[in-house]
Amino acid sequence: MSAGTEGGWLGRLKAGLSKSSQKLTGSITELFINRRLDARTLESLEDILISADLGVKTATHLTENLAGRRFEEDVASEAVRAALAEEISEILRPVAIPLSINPSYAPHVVLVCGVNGSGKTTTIGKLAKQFADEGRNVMIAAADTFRAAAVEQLEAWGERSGSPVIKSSPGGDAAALAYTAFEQAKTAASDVLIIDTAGRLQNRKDLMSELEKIVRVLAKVDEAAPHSILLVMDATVGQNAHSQVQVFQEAVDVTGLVLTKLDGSAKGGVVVALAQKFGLPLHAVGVGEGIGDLRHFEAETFARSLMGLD
Ligand SMILES: Nc1nc2c(ncn2[C@@H]2O[C@H](COP(=O)(O)OP(=O)(O)OP(=O)(O)O)[C@@H](O)[C@H]2O)c(=O)[nH]1
Ligand SMILES: [Mg+2]
Repeated sequence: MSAGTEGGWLGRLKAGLSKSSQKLTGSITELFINRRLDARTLESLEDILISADLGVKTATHLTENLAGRRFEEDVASEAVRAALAEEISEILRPVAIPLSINPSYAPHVVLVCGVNGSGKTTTIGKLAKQFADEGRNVMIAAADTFRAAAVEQLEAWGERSGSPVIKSSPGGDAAALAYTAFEQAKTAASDVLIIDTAGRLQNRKDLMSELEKIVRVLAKVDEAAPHSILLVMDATVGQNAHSQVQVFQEAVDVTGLVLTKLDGSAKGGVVVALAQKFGLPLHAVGVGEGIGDLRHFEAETFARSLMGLD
């Protein structure tokens, strides 16, 4: 996945994460003024990590590992942050897996779900462009049949990547539209079919069962479909992300995550907590509203940015 200059996207990620990292760096620096890495300091460090959305389990894991390391007598904040960045990279590396398209599926069906406003439609636009740039035939299905504006928004993205958008009349059945689009994508010999769905909050049982129905209907055409189920989450929601993963996973077999709005989240630490708790592949991160602002997730870059290191 590429677009924009390296400095552009990295700059945006760093600037976005600066809200998270400034708080962390400030607190850690303050903690280590004339202090050693003793039990009391470690406990305070654990609290700092928890308040930065890394979660209790991850914070404990990180401080325990830190306790096992050797440091100079008076530990400088930077040395501790560098050590933490290494530990965090260890947690993130296994989940930094790009979304790979299997050409034998013809089409590889990617179902995209998430709560309202998490960035689903925008992410689909960005993904369609990336796949099209790789020379793949992409079709998009507008299975968000709730809002008329949703279809227009998707059509605008479709135009930018040259991908046809399959739609139904407003208020139509989402699962029926997904089925039709799958048949059409097969006939058109598309490589990828990306299905947009309406935003649904975790507590809406009716909407969750609609999502389950979409999956069932697709499986009627090809029992392996949908081949990927992406949960798109807004990184600014912090701890709420945990229940989003849980509830969507209960409803459908989520195969991977996309975290959006990392260009402006003060809660970037939640990425680490999610990685440790669920171990789901983190396929990509959104760092802006533009078509090129979706990137592979890079564990080490992210960990060092979070800890305010270059
Ligand atoms: N800054 C920033 N904004 C983003 C990013 N991704 C999406 N957005 C913005 O978030 C808002 C919502 O994005 P949509 O793609 O419409 O979200 P959605 O999940 O499709 O929303 P619903 O269909 O209403 O549930 C838009 O203003 C997007 O431009 C990102 O990575 N960074
Ligand atoms: Mg949408």
